[in-house]
Amino acid sequence: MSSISKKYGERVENFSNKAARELLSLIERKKTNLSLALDVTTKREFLEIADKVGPYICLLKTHIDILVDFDQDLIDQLKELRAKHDFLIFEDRKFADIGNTVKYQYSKGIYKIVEWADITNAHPLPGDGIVSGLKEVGLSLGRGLLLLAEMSSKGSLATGAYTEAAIEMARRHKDFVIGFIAGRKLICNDDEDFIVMSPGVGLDASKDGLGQQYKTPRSVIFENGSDIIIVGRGIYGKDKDVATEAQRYRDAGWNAYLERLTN
Ligand code: 5FU
Repeated sequence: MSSISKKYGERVENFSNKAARELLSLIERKKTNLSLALDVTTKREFLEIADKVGPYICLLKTHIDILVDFDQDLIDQLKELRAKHDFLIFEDRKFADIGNTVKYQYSKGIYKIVEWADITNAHPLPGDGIVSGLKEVGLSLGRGLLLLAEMSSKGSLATGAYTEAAIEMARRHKDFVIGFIAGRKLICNDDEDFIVMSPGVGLDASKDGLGQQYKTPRSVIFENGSDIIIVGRGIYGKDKDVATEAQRYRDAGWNAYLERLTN
């Protein structure tokens, strides 16, 4: 049976990677395929929203370098929220350098991403060395990597042959590459499984003023066969009640998945 008509929980056995196995089990038990893109710039807002939205998400997506008052205490509190609400953490770092450099960017510096992020991502642009470098520090800690095979923004160059090359790269590193950032399921073979996460998801807007393009949860999960919706400003935008909006996206994402299972 193709993974598109399989339940999340049934796909756990398709992966050896710890982060992938944990994520699929968590989605099944918590019944949510929603990831929150938490792009706020203060520690106070970050922790407040994470605590309110935590019950409705499988994955908290961070851009840790946009926080103006980042400190180790933020990471300690984030880990506490991770345990309290049962979600995983995805640092959307979009590594894009040679293997030796990304290895240090992943594990050293101020953020020490590998120590707290279950999942991170990389552009396939530099070639296989980027995956090998990240794998050197991440695999033994049970971390997983997503390759950016497509992007949601207008005019993205990640299309066609580039997307195909990203898929081939993932296939060469199945122990560490657990899936893709893309707008749709990229592989439909019965014997291969990758987790697809889609940003650019919104119920109320079709674009922002800076190139972002939005699709609905139903379009992404039901029509395009993606696995996880990534939602940011749709949840915490101006005048929004974050818990109410998170529930709305959680329900939309989960219903689209149930519709896919029965069709
Ligand atoms: F790889 C990508 C991509 O192709 N598009 C994106 O929008 C990542 N993103 C991220 O998803 C982006 O950096 C934001 O963190 C998030 C989308 O936020 P929004 O507020 O829902 O537009």
